[in-house]
Amino acid sequence: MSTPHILALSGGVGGAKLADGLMHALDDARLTVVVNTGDDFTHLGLHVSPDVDTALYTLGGVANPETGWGRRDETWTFMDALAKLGGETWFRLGDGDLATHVERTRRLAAGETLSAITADFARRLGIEADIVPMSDQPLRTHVHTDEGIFDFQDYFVRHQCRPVTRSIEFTQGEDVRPSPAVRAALAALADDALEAIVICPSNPYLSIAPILAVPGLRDALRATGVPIVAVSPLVGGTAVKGPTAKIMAELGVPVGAEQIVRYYGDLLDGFVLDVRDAHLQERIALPVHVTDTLMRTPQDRVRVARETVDFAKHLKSRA
Ligand code: FO1
Repeated sequence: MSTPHILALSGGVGGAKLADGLMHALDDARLTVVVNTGDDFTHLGLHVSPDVDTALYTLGGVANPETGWGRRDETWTFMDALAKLGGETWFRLGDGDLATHVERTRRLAAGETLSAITADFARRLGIEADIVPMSDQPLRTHVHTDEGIFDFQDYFVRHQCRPVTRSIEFTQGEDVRPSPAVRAALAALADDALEAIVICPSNPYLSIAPILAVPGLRDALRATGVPIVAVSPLVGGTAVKGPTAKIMAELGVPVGAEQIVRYYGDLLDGFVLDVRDAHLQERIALPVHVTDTLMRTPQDRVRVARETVDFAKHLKSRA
């Protein structure tokens, strides 16, 4: 008998929390977390892969609990020394985090793929899930704003998401394709081991859209034929963290969970709606599970994960 398998799509902090909940909730099932790399960039000569690292640190139990990104108990000697030399300090790399970027950059230069390096880092952090970059080739997110076009981290960190978003663009070379680990996971899923695909509560426009923009990936997910369920990134009509609601307003779409469902379109079979938005349920033309989606504690993460998987399985049994 094949091992049951859950596939999750994740961006940054919110997505990683649910992925962590899934890892702890699944007793005998395997978890593959496909992570956005549209935010990756070269900084200070290093390959920084923020969402991959947020997944690694969160599932590895070493994430900074205050910021959600970076490592816990971090020290900042490198950053302080860099500041004294007049170096760039708008993007903060802690000393422990720096080791990740240095080692990743060295291994990429030696010819290893981002997927292989990430899998090895995950193993060394003792993570019992596959953390998989969406692609080994660069696909980058750019934000068109009233103040010009920004690379993602320029918009997000340097400008603190202040410029007004007009549109979001993904640039990619001709050879961009789902990473081998994503393709292997989808092949395993087609063997009927897959129980569900979960779209974590990450920003749909900035974090999940780049994953779905990898050529062939959206169709491959749909072709698995298993239930695809998204967990709402909005709680009480606004984002727990980050600019989801601000961007929706600036793009001129209604700011509400029902719009997220519309945005994902035919990809979804079900939607997990926060209890504070329960009144929107009648506007959603899909099966909906209403629950408290706020993940303040590790127990919350596991509870939301369990409810999401049970909901998806229920959809499967109805199919
Ligand atoms: N986010 C910030 O708001 N400020 C930072 O200085 C910052 C540094 C940073 C370093 C490494 C890393 O992996 C992530 C970091 N982030 C920082 C978070 C990151 O830019 C965003 O949260 C994600 O790209 C969006 O998901």
